[in-house]
Amino acid sequence: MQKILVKNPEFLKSLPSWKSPGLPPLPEICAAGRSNVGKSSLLNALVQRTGLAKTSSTPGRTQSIVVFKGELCREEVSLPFHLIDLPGYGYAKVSKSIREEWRPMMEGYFRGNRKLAACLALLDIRRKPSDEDLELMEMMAEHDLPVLPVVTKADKIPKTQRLKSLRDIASALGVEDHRDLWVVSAVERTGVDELMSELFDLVQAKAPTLTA
Ligand SMILES: Nc1nc2c(ncn2[C@@H]2O[C@H](COP(=O)(O)OP(=O)(O)O)[C@@H](O)[C@H]2O)c(=O)[nH]1
Ligand SMILES: [Mg+2]
Repeated sequence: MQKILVKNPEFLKSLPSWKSPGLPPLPEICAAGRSNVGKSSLLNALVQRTGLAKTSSTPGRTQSIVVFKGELCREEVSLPFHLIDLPGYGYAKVSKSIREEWRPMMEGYFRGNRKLAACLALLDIRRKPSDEDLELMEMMAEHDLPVLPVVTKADKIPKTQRLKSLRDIASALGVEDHRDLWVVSAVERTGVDELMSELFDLVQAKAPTLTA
């Protein structure tokens, strides 16, 4: 597998909604999922920069859409793109009003978005997918988006038990073959290079459709 790197990763902006993002027409990769599932950690692992996206052990406060930019590079090919850290859900201590903002925010981001090269739908390897997880994936499917189910924190479960967890998650999602799930650990970098390779291909395919 050819090595893929993200060069010049940089924070661009944090948006309260997607009404007028004011971004150039670059392919986007977004990460969505419950609070604490590992969205920011995975984005940091992808760009190999700890601390670019803020990770937290007290989740649920930020309800903004955070935009980063970078260049996906393989050999001499360099593809500029945007990385989007979407607001999480499912954190019990969040106020009702914040909770009610989540869906319209996500809809606002997904609706008519032609720039999305890949939607990473993150799921914790230790948890049965929740109703909200399923709702998120349904929403992505309704908007005809390129969804990649990504199972996070693989290192939290001994290797011998992973297969069972993956089968359970696949079955809850209605994914026939558990091998269609992307399995990662941001801590051990398991699966990150494989995911990068897929993201590179998706961004490369999307880029020419956006130059208008
Ligand atoms: N062991 C382990 N912990 C992780 C992994 N990814 C994230 N975490 C931890 O899970 C917590 C939440 O991660 P974060 O990326 O902030 O989740 P987010 O709320 O979805 O953005 C943090 O304490 C991370 O250090 C992983 O792959 N393995
Ligand atoms: Mg986060």
